[in-house]
Amino acid sequence: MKKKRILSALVAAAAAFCFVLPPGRAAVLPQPVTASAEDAADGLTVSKSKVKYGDYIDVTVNVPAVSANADTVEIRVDFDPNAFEVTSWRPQLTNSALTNYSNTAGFFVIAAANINYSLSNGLTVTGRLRVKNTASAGAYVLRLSSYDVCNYDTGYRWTPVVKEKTVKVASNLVSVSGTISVKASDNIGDTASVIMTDSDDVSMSTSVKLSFNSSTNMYEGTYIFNEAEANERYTVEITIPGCKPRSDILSVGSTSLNSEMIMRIPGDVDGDGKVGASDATQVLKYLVGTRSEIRGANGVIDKYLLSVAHVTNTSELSPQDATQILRYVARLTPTL
Ligand SMILES: [Ca+2]
Repeated sequence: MKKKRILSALVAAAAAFCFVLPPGRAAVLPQPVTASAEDAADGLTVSKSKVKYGDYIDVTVNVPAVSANADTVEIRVDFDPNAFEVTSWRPQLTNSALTNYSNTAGFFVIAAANINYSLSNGLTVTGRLRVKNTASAGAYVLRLSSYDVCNYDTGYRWTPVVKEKTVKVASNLVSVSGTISVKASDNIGDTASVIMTDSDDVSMSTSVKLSFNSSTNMYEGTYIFNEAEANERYTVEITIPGCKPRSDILSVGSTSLNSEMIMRIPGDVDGDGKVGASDATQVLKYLVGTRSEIRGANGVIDKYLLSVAHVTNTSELSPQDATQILRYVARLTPTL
């Protein structure tokens, strides 16, 4: 055990001497970064997944709380110095720990040996990075390249869940917002979950508390993503417990976009908040090709309402869906 401890101390000391800042920089550490909600995760988190030039992003490494003591800590995050620079940082470990960062090599690091540090409150290291004005637009990977948090005596060793995060640098960011509404109905949740995914499969998500509007008799809420990329196609997926999930493709141009997202319970094609015979009528109208809630006067089909009407497992809408709705109304089947 003793040999390993000495070895780990030597490794940490050697590492510390390898990352030397330019003359005059070493003694000047930037101001602290305030803690954020990102600290709750296990491994690497970023405060924003999309940024534009001049933006700031907090990159946090979080070792979750555990009943263990660490005798060795070596945490290092690598970033592309062509795109980012450290402007401030907050290493939680300060006693006998060696900390450093480099905006030319592109990293920040903390190293300590034989510290017997209690992890009962976890451990976080946060670097605030600024997106350089000279950065090229594109996707950049931030990487947890060292994550040696362990105790040689007890065998504790941290295994981070997330070791990499991709951050996209865009030349122009816009906001994408939407109003979610659903007719008051029993057995639906009061919170909507919204996930927005771009063409590179980078997602952002939020949850929206719905509140009852007595004048419209609807539950309503609004979501907004302020870090959407201009001239990008997004898939927006909304789920509310008890409602048919909806998924829409949004083509975002050069300005902010706002959408109205009406949610419905399965089978409620006409949107009165309950499933009735009139909904079966809507299905049959659609199937014979006449104007209906699903197919508007201009012939455009509302794909979400089509999915609301489709209550069976058949490959496409059929008279069976109308029958199934009527069976539900007649209480011959308990659910849709
Ligand atoms: Ca209805």
